[in-house]
Amino acid sequence: MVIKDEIFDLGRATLDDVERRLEMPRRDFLKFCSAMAATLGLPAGAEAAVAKAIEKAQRPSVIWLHFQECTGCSESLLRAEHPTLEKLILDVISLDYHETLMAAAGHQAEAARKSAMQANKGKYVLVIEGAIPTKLNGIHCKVGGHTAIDLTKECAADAAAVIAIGSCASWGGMPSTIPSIASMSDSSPTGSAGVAEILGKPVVTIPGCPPNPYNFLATVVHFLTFGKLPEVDQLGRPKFAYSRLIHEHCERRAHFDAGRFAMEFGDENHRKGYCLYKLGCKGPETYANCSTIGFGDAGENNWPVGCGHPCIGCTEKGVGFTKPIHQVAKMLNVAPPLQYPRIVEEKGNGASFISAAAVAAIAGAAAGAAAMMTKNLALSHKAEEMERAKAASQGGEQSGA
Ligand code: FSX
Ligand code: SF4
Ligand code: F3S
Repeated sequence: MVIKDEIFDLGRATLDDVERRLEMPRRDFLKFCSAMAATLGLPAGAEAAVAKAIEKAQRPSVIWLHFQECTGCSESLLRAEHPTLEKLILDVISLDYHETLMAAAGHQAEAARKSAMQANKGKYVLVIEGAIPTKLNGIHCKVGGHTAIDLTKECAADAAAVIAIGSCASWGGMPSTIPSIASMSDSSPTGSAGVAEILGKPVVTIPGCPPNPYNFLATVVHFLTFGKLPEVDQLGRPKFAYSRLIHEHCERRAHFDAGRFAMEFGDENHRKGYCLYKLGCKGPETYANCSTIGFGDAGENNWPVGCGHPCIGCTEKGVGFTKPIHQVAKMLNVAPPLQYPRIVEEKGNGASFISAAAVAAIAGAAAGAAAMMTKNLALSHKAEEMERAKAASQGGEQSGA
């Protein structure tokens, strides 16, 4: 889909302006652009195109609806640091309607939605967070007297693009869970469905519970830079983020290959950071980039497996919220990766996502693989330095004794 220039509010300019507007040093702004280019898996030099698109502040109007969910998708965006959501709202997108963030309520909120849709007819991006209940004509979720089904159809009719954010909006997620086998039910109590099912046509999905905010930001940045949405897989997931199995780029992969597994939560092997496969980790059948880009810029190990919890497959239809958490995963690919991730014994010594991503962008290699490789090269380098320092200090102590 090609988006025409006139849908954007064009005409704002230069890096100096951006620096002032974002209150962000230009170095950080360019790092953000490199990180976005790397997340998108773009070749060397593409960060300049990304920077140019953001500089121009081509702000598409965004209407963001909430249905059956926990607001974790918005929460995870609020935790993105490059830039923070307020900067994103003001400078990358024009967030004209978002029920949890807008000041308006009741009739005022309804009026805001109507006027944003009217003013940007055929040009706005519709983002939907949360599943849509279908049983009893959708009466389980209403906003302003309208069912989620009706709102989805009404708002999608004049949208330039529709993005389903989170696993709930992608295909039902947590609300679509069937309570228990004993109930003999074949669907959730409210018949929760994803956006594509309601509209009867494919939409871009950014699954994850919550989804990684960089994947949403990178999708919007792609839209700004190239005037179209990124290439997607058969489930509507952008290929730049969801084309590799987590298991292929997991920091515990070397333990898996060596047959070293945690057998119980809290056992010695779990404390040593061994592979979580036998605790039900769904990394071998889940496509996502969690292991390569992490969450929330909170330092290293900031993703489920990094924190010691098996992946539940939240980005994978038919795995997360469907398979029992402790059931062992189906192996989709047993071939070892080309670059083995280093086993990280020392915590908190890795390169930051931004520096890893920037190097990956410069190398122009595939985003996930390159980010993981650079991250692990940095970890190896740091660990080697620490080992050398430790050996030197031990040597010093011994010779001094
Ligand atoms: Fe929650 Fe969003 Fe999960 Fe769903 O993220 S984090 S329940 S995917 O719709 O708010
Ligand atoms: Fe990592 Fe899970 Fe694969 Fe083990 S099974 S290597 S913890 S993704
Ligand atoms: Fe979800 Fe697994 Fe990533 S649980 S956040 S897909 S590691």
